[in-house]
Amino acid sequence: MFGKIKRVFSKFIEKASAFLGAREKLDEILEDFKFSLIESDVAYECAEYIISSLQEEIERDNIRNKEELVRKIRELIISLFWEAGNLDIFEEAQMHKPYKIVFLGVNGVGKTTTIAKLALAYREKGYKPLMVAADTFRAGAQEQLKLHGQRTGIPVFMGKYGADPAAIAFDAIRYAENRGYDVVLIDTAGRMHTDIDLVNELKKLVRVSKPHRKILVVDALTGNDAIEQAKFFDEYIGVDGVIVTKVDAYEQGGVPLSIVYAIRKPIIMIGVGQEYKDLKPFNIDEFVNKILPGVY
Ligand SMILES: Nc1nc2c(ncn2[C@@H]2O[C@H](COP(=O)(O)OP(=O)(O)OP(=O)(O)O)[C@@H](O)[C@H]2O)c(=O)[nH]1
Ligand SMILES: [Mg+2]
Repeated sequence: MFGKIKRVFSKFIEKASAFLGAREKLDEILEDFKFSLIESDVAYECAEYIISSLQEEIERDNIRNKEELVRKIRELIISLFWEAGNLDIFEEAQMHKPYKIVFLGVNGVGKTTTIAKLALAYREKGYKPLMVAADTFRAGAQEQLKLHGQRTGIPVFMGKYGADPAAIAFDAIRYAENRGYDVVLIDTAGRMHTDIDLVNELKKLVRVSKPHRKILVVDALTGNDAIEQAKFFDEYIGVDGVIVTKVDAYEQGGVPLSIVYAIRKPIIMIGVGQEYKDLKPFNIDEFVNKILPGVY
């Protein structure tokens, strides 16, 4: 997990700290570092930001040795995540009944699986969750959620194929209110994110169901595309937080950082496998410790 970006940072730190006094050579090292970051899925603008911030600190003579270099990089990354704020969807659920979340994302990223994982996490914390199959577009989508319902014992509100997803979400919320559900997790259709019908459908669903939060699910393995999806959904629908899936198989490492830089919204959780237990809160310190060498 995140092996590649870790190697990129380590290599840069080793090289750069040997040449802190030699500006010309250092600029060359920084330029190489920028491209290595880009190869690790760090979006171009985000890589530029990291490089220019470091250049500025070096110019101001704030980085004089390896220790200071590591500390600056660490501060830089942590502050990016902090600026995006944080979102605790478990804590928030205590304040609304039912607490409604709509899940967004293109096809195959792991929305349905993530909803099932989350529903279980809610139940473990004592909430009564309802999963809603508002994906009436793709054949098999309803059955897929139903199967998760059967495996987990968590109820699923189903719609008919071809039915209006907004109407299903609306009915599901009524149903949840009448039966005392605490949390309503609404699964939506995943299509190409640029599909204009999908955008209109999602806008309507959001207008009608008035979710407390709109959570975007992205697949880390899609790299730069995940960042484009984040920008797109944030611009057209609005995103409150992001769940990054398939991190268990993800070596590059740049996606979480780039998403936060691009849309300034928090990564709230990461998917780390196909089992129901494989969903973890995203922890900034843990992430930074994974991708950077320790402070000496
Ligand atoms: N390794 C790994 N696989 C995952 C993770 N999350 C989801 N998957 C797998 O990704 C595949 C697609 O997951 P789905 O939940 O069906 O994705 P979706 O976004 O609902 O897809 P559509 O309904 O087609 O839009 C499944 O095989 C999941 O088991 C994860 O964190 N790690
Ligand atoms: Mg699905």
